[in-house]
Amino acid sequence: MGRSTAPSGLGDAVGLSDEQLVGMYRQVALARAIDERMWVLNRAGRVPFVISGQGHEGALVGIMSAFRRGHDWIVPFYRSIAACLTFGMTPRDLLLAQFAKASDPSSGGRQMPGHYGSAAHNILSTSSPVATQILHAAGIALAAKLRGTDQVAVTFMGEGASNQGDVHEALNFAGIHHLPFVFVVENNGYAISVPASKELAVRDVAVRAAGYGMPGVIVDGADVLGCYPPAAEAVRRARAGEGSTFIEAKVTRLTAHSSDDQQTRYRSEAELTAERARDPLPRFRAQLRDAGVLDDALEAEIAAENLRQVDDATEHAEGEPDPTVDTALLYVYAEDRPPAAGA
Ligand SMILES: Cc1ncc(C[n+]2csc(CCOP(=O)(O)OP(=O)(O)O)c2C)c(N)n1
Ligand SMILES: [Mg+2]
Repeated sequence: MGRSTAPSGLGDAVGLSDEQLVGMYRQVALARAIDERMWVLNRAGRVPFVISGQGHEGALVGIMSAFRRGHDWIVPFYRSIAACLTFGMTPRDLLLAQFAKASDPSSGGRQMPGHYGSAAHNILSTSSPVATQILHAAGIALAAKLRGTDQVAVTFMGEGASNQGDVHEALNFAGIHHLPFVFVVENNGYAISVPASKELAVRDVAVRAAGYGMPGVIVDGADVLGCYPPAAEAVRRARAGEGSTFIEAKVTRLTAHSSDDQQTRYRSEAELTAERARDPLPRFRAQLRDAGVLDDALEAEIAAENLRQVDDATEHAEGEPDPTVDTALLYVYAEDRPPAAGA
């Protein structure tokens, strides 16, 4: 179907215009293009390690579109490429982190790849032990509440990480103090090679929300539009002083856990094929095409522009200098900060 000039009405029920829907599609497709480039660079021996967000992008763009960029705070994890993009990091910023260059805004090349952050965009770079980021996020939410800034803090993690003790402590605290906090679990059914049935005694992680006195919402992470309303409601509740929300997005992990993993060792070909049907990108594309929001020409324009950005980011990042030995102690103390993003 061709693109119509009349509004499609597709996003009416959730309050999103066609222009916003196209913007969201751009973000999902750009996140995928960056991610695919990272794998190519890894297999070509040009970056040492990739941990991928493929399959998680739809949920992240759907959820993050409900937050106020540059005002709210996000505490991402290693699959959060799409969330960081939606919140203002650029392909150059993400590739600089991947190549661990001196001008990398996440950490000036100090962090493990995939630990994205940008002080300029209220994106906190986190530590490698999984789930520790929830304590930082709850602390940010507490600060926002005490200062009356109207900001909301959101953090993300996998269903495996959600079993850590830190999660209980942070959610209990957030529940008691009605913090402006949103907790997102991206449930992809695996913690590296361990299936969810061996990680969780329940099928849905979100049922645990009841124990913390907050709503627990389950969304299909392959449905980009379906992820937006629960996030918008969580943000509304947080700003209104009504407290925190727990969102579980059922997503699929389309790649191995990381570039150091081989998932065919523990997932059957039939399972991997079935999972590919839950890829949010073609599903969102088909939905927008059916509604007349997207057509061949616009789709091609977006693909070309995304590729141009990814090529530019790769070339730029690879050409930047590595951090020098004499700067090894930089950013250890508060007076030093990593370079600004988007520079
Ligand atoms: C405290 C801690 N234990 C173990 C690890 C090693 N580790 C890194 S990622 C990961 C799996 C996490 O699975 P999940 O939370 O479901 O996230 P996913 O990778 O599936 O998105 C593990 C065990 C770690 N980083 N930190
Ligand atoms: Mg998982």
